[in-house]
Amino acid sequence: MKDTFFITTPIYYTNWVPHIGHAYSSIIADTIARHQKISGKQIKFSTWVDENSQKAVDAAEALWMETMPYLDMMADKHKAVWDWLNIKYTDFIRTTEQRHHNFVREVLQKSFDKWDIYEWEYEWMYCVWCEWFKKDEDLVYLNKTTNSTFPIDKKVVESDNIIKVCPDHLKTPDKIKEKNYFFKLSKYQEFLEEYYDENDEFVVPNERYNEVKAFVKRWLDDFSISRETNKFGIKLPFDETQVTYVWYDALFNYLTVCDRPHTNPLLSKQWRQDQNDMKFWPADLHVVAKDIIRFHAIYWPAMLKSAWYDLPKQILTTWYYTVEWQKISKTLWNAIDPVEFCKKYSKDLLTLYLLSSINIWQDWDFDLKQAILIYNAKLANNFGNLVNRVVVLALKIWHPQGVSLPNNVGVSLVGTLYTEIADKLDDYVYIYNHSAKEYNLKDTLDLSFKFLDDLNTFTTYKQPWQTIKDESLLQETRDVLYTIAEWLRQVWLNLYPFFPEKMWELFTKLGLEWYIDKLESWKLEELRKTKEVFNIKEKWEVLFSRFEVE
Ligand code: ME8
Repeated sequence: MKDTFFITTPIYYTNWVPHIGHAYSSIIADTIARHQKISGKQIKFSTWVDENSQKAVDAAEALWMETMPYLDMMADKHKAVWDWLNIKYTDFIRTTEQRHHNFVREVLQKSFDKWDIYEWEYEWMYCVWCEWFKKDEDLVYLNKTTNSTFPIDKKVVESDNIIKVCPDHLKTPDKIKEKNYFFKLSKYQEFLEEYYDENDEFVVPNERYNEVKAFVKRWLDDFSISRETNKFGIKLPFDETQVTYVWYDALFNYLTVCDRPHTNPLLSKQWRQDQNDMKFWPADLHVVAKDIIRFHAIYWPAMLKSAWYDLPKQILTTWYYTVEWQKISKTLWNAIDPVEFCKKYSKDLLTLYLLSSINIWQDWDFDLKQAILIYNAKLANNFGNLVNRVVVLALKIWHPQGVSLPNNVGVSLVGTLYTEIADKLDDYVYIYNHSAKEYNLKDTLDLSFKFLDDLNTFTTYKQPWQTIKDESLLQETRDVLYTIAEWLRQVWLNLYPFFPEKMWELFTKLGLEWYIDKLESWKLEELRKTKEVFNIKEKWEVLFSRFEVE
């Protein structure tokens, strides 16, 4: 029985198609899942769409559509994006699915029976755009003349010109007075504080964890879990006049995919039970951005505890990408479509830029020029040129006549390994494994490119393009080329989770087609330890074409 690894992305709202911000989280999750898989874990990777929201109902109305056909259309669009980007999820969930409704109702009932959910009539401010309640301290003042914002200050008097707004949407929240049900979060304050003390890596990076802890240390308010005015959503089992809405029905998607992978009543009960994936719970990693960390790190553990479930092991929090330093927003029309972007440039360019230009604990502005420069320097030059150089020289030395190669024969690249940079390779693999275990994707990529630098230095020092001209140095040249190829092979293995399509192409071109099966069946370590004979069948096109900065 293999160890399991369960990773999730947020489920995205469907009032919009995914943009590069969403792709950022999904590519991170996909890369981590692939790395875990080739390292020997049995993977469950869930993703997809959050549908029970007023935003979706409004978006459907704006298109003169009924809600469900609109949601079907948007779910298809989301899936098409992830499929096109080759995001290898194992589970996808729509929150309108019956299995999810049934499950959320059961969980709500459990917490209600435990007195963790209670009814209350109250008046509060509510931002429809965030779909969340706001307190004064969550808002900012907007000066309508200058269109500038500044913090809430008791001395400032509100007027027609100075109004309180949500800092993210610059809109005045609605005043709402209604009967709602509340979750007794305050009851779990002590539990959460103790849990954080005992689990010092529950939220990474640490800066975000400190914010979460500081927030909990103040005073936790109970939070509303239902609306009586919304008609679209999951009805509360104990009061069907109300529907639950974010976060109860959104967060429990992570458990629905484990507890209820199949709900088709036509399948036998036994068969459905056998398909139960509860062995994957608790989740190993939730990937989220800073906007929803509070819900994941505070509300979610309390809600799980209330319903007697184990808590997820870790939450990886990213910061935000902006476009021209503005929040990516439907109203600003500044979203970048990841598929269109990849069609114009390449998926490798997008992945490399998103994952290696910044650490996840920084906000960053999406900069096309920088993306192209990084790609040209790292993939086209540092990596691609070295690979092409080895292939061209190998064909020359092993097949000097230069005539076209007979079908399926090719030249075999084989020799004795130089040991000059063997230590560097050991260090590289050791630190790479460590960074990958900590989900530090930027470091794992940087390490690979650093090792490629070392390999380029070794190549320049050995000058195989010179020694190849000297008959007496033929064996030495062969060994140098073979050494570079072998060390490159180690880099390809490490880069496979990031650039799976390109690495697959490389393996195939080098007569290592069977590598993919081996990797998919958890044999990374085995492949690292072997020594290969490469079979080059023909001269290739360049691996990574360069792009011009526009
Ligand atoms: O919040 N930069 O859905 P959502 C980085 N349905 N990441 C970004 C980003 C950006 N500019 N924009 C979006 C919701 N993301 C809820 C989640 S989960 C139980 C419910 C990514 O469509 C990031 O992962 O607003 C962020 O947390 C998520 O998309 C928000 O997606």
